[in-house]
This record gives sequence, structure tokens and C-alpha cells, in this order.
Amino acid sequence: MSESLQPIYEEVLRRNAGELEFHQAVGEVFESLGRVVERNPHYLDESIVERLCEPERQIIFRVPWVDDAGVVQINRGFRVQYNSALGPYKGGLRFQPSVTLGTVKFLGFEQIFKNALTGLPIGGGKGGSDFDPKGKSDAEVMRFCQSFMTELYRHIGEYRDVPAGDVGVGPREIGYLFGQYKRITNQYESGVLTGKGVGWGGSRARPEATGYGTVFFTERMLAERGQDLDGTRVLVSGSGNVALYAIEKVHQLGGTVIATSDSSGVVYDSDGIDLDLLCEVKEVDRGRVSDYAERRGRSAEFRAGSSIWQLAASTRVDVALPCAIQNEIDEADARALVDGGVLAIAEGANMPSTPEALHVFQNSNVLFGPAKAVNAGGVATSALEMQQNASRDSWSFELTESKLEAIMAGIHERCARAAEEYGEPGNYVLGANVAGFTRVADAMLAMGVI
Ligand code: NDP
Ligand code: 2IT
Repeated sequence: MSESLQPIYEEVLRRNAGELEFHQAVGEVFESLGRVVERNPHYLDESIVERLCEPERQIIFRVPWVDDAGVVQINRGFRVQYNSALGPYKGGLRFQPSVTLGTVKFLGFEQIFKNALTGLPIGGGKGGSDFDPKGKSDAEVMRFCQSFMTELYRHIGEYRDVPAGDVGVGPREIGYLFGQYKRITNQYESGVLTGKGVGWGGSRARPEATGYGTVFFTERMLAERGQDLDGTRVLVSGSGNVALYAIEKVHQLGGTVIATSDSSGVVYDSDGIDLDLLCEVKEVDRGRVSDYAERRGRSAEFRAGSSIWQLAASTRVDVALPCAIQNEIDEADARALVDGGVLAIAEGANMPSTPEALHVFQNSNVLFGPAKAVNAGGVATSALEMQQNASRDSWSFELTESKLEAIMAGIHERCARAAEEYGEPGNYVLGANVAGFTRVADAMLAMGVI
């Protein structure tokens, strides 16, 4: 990290004690910003970096609800309205027991630069709760969502803050949240949430967007070396929203996904993952990848608790798409991928590589696409959903997907150009951080001391 940024980083650590994921996200961006502030000292003179590290607003609230046994349960709700220089705060809600303020701040910080990279008018925010939807009945999830929105509604709005889904928040939760917002406000304000059902204001291709966008970005990186996905063997971790549609697009483009995972373990399928079966297990039955292995028969094998990335040590892997959770690739995993001869890694999840893993990737010859560029197709299509809501329009799947593909090409181009400008062609980490930072910083400067 450059000398000029070190004291700012120390201050971030001091003011946000114990928020390790937030420290990690800030540190990773700072690694890229040294050269930017050296060339543009006015960013330091105007304290833009310090301002960017401090969220505009942080909301923490109690979420009481009654479970099916009639017992009162208490969870904690969060919304971090991080930066609104480019548009209303925009970013998902995560429901997972491990969520803390530090988790939401890391995600919100990443979201600022990701949203800037899309070129669309959206600021950065994130929210969530330590509520665990797993094992809860639909009625319990509904009562939780209604209680969560009963506080959140006063802080959000089409022009203020527009939440969406993330881990543990899918179409079911967005439905309950939107229903409660509508009741409380007595307004049909479609643009207040994205990820809605297509029949009631949602965008076609939004469910697919993050996974598809991840694969579109991967294609662009491979094309730089005259390669494509046809015939590749691919690992896709996680088996949620992002992973399922990443698998679908890989298969459409001629690759084969040979393994996937969830938090309990890995399923390796020598015939390639059967996506219809996986969707049935995960989306219809809300089951586990071990259930997939059981129902699939001989070609599939479930390995409890093992790392999907270590498969690269024993079988050919060309592309790795981490689509599960932060810090899911550690140094040993990164080494297994690099030593196994992987061509490309593209981060569908947010911050899936530990700093040590990132170091391994950046010191190798593999193509590496960082999350804030690679997975931006989800939030970009959310912005397209907001456009459709604002104009009371509804576009076809083909039109929306083609816009998504063009946006991903634009993000790839912006990252590649910024990396070149700073003397490191092909360094997408540098390119994404520099291009995202510059757009937000310049907007903030134009608006005075905000
Ligand atoms: P989902 O809740 O739909 O799926 C998450 C998946 O990750 C599940 O299969 C889950 O398994 C698995 N998982 C969670 N923790 C672990 C773990 N420790 N090890 C292995 N697998 C794990 O979430 P999404 O698909 O929406 O999100 C996945 C990632 O993509 C997150 O990082 C999210 O922030 C990011 N993202 C999502 C976007 C979106 O539009 N949804 C947009 C951009 C980024 P299990 O069921 O066992 O918990
Ligand atoms: O991390 C992310 O970009 C998301 N979870 C999607 C956010 C959104 O507003 O669609």
C-alpha cells in the first residue's frame, strides 16, 4: 500500500474496530489507489478517500417476530446507505446468521465501485439481517420480512434507496417485503425494490443476470487470449441464484460444469452437472447438493466438507467461477487452481478470494476477474428494472439480455482501459478499482463537500 494511503487505512482500522471483512475490502481497494492519488493529488487534498470510507448513513434496528411455536424471536436488521453521489443507494439485502455490521459495510463499500463501473445512475448501499431463512416455514419467513420492512420502509424509496436480493433473499422474500411496503405506504411504488416477480413489476432476465453476466465477463477475458468457453471444464461453487444461472450460461456456450457446492460440501459429476435436476433440488425442494448426488446416480459423488477448488489438483479444470460467499478461496485453493493449469477465474460472489489467494492469482499468468466487475450484471439489470418501472414498461427477455451483455462488455472495456492507462494491461483488479473510484470521486468533487 502506498505511503500516502497507509495512515488513512490505519484510521479506518481504528474507527471500525473488529470489522475484519470491511478492513479487507478497503485494503484491497487501497492497494490499487496509490498510483491514482499520486497522479491526481487533489483527491487527497479534498479528502475524497477518507470520505469514501465513511458511509453516509448506517441504520441498525431490532426485528421482532413470532415463530410457528408462538415464541418471540429477535433479530438485528441493517441498512448501510453508503454513497449516493451517482444515484439512489442501490444494493441487496442478505439474510444469513453470520451477518454483522462489518459484513454489510464491506458489501456496501464494494457496491459503490461496482455500481459506478456499470455506467448507470446508481449509488451504493447494502443491508441485511442475522436471520436464517434456512429451516423456517414460509409463514415464519413472511412474518420476519414484514417486521423487517416495518422499520426499513421509512428509510427507502424509488429516489432514495432501492434494496434487492442477495444471499438468503430471493423472489419469496422480495415478494413479502414488497407486499409490506405497499401496505404501509399505501402506494404502488414499483421502483422501491428490484428482483420482483415479472408479473408485478420485475424485469425479465434479472434472475439470470448475475450468473449470466459473470459468464459474459469470463468470455471477454478469454477472448483477449483468443480463447472461448467451448469445450472447457468449469467449477462453479455455491448452488444459489448466481451459481445456477452461471451454470446455465456455461452450458449454453459449450462448456461443462463438472462440480458445484453448498455450505455442506461438494458434488463432483463426471458427466457434467444436470442443471434441471439441480434446480429441482435447490429451488423447488430447497434441498442440498448431497440430495442432488443421491438422485443423480453413479456419475455424481458428494464430498462432505471438502473444498471444490482442490479438484483442480486431480482433474482438468479450465475455468473457476466462485459464486458462493466471501473468502471461499484460500491460498492453498488458489495454488491448486494455478498449479492445475486453470485459464481463468471470475468472481461471481463478492470478495470470494482471501488477500493471500488474490496474491497468488496476481502473481501468476491466469486471467483474473474481480467481483466488482464480474458480478455487476445483477445490479445493472436491477437498474434496468428501475428504468422499466419508471417508464411503466416491460421489456422482452431478449432485449434485456442483450442490454446486459452490452453492459458487461462496457465494464470489461472500462477495466481494461484503466489498467492500460496505469501501465498494467490485463490487471482487471487494478482496472476495476481505478475506473470505479474515479467515477465516484469525480462526482463527489463536483458536488462540493458532501
Ligand atoms: P444464494 O443465497 O442464492 O446462494 C448462496 C449459495 O452459496 C448457496 O448455495 C449456499 O449454500 C452457498 N454458500 C453459502 N455459504 C457458503 C460457504 N461457506 N461455503 C460454500 N457455499 C456456501 O445467494 P446468491 O447466489 O444470490 O449469492 C451468492 C454470492 O453472489 C454472494 O457473495 C452474493 O453477495 C453475490 N452476489 C449476488 C448477486 C445477486 O444478484 N443475487 C449479485 C452480485 C453478487 P447453503 O445453502 O448451504 O448456505
Ligand atoms: O451484490 C450485489 O450486487 C447484489 N446482491 C445485487 C444488488 C442489486 O441491487 O440488484
